Amino acid sequence: MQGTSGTADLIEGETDGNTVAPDLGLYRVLRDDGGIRSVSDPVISAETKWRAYREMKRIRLLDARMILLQRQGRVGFYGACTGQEATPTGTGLALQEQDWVFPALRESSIMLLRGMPLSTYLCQIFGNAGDVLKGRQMPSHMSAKQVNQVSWSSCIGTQLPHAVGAAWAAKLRGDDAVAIGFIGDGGTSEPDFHNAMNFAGVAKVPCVMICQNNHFAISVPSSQQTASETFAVKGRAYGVPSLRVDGNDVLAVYHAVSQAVARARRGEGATFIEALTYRIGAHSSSDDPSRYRSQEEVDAWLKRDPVKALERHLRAEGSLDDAKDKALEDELNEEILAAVKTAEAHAPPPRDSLFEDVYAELPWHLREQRDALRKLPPAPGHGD
Ligand SMILES: Cc1ncc(C[n+]2csc(CCOP(=O)(O)OP(=O)(O)O)c2C)c(N)n1
Repeated sequence: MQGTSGTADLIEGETDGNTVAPDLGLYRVLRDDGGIRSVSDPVISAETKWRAYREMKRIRLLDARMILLQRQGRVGFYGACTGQEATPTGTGLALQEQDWVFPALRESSIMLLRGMPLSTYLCQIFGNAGDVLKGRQMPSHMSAKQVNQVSWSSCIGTQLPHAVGAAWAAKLRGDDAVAIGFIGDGGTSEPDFHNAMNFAGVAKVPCVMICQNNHFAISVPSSQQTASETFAVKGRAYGVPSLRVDGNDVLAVYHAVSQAVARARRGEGATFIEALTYRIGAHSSSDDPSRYRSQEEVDAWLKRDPVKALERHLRAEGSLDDAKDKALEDELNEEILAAVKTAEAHAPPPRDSLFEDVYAELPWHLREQRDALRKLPPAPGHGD
């Protein structure tokens, strides 16, 4: 079942929630023809569905634009989530303001959904003075306190124990925040995954752990990552209720995460969700996926495009037509172009910011370095 042979694997594991264990099956809401599977219909409001569509389309267009900018040399590095838009979107929609997100590689867009202005978000990629992280993180490694999204380093797997720890803290303090921790399929081979799962199970913390199984860890296919039948089944050993959802079905993700978050908030402990998806684009702007996978495989997954899946549904129920879709696309492209323009206009971070935020009082050797730097002429493009 962990093969990378295309859509056959997806269909094979499909479940109506009764006949197959949730950690071995595949929870789906959307049917391939755009209808809703009656056995799993969670009845999601028209407003939520439209929001999901808008957000997914925005990330899709934004990713395409940012890859272009990277190729033009205007940003140094970019990590897209093309093909995986449903999981961050469905998750973000299921959260409340007080909840915390500990992202892995492809969930930064949850910040946008939770109110981060797009131009401020983009400033992180440019690493300039508009970046709330002051240009100190690698591009595409966003975080912001204002939307409770925690910084992630590039170290794979570390986010999960952080999420479990934060959830444990919430439990001890008696507040009602839930922590969401993400990991990739590759990350499950890290000790951090197992530590997090064990603590989450034993301490019954208000945490939802989500593995985006996008079938690859850079060039390593998930078939070489584990011999387990699914990733979700790993939760069983830790006593953490686990399920597998179609990660390209935003309504399924939204419903599954909403249920898991509600469970956590009721004090019933952690849930582990495997979201089965596929990385359509490259691992990052530094990767060439044609070196390790076939175009046929990508084409098979393109048939299960998460944005198209919701589009089919909205069209089938009569809430979307060509004119409305075109108007949305124009509006989003305009928003993105304007935000890129605003973000790119910022100067680099002030040089003095290099010396901020570590010491309450700057030690003598750093004062000396700061003063020496101040005496140098500004570097090209720097205002100070
Ligand atoms: C501890 C550690 N080991 C290796 C790497 C190099 N590395 C960066 S991304 C990546 C693959 C991650 O795959 P996965 O967890 O499946 O997430 P995905 O990229 O597919 O979203 C690896 C091995 C790293 N950053 N950290």
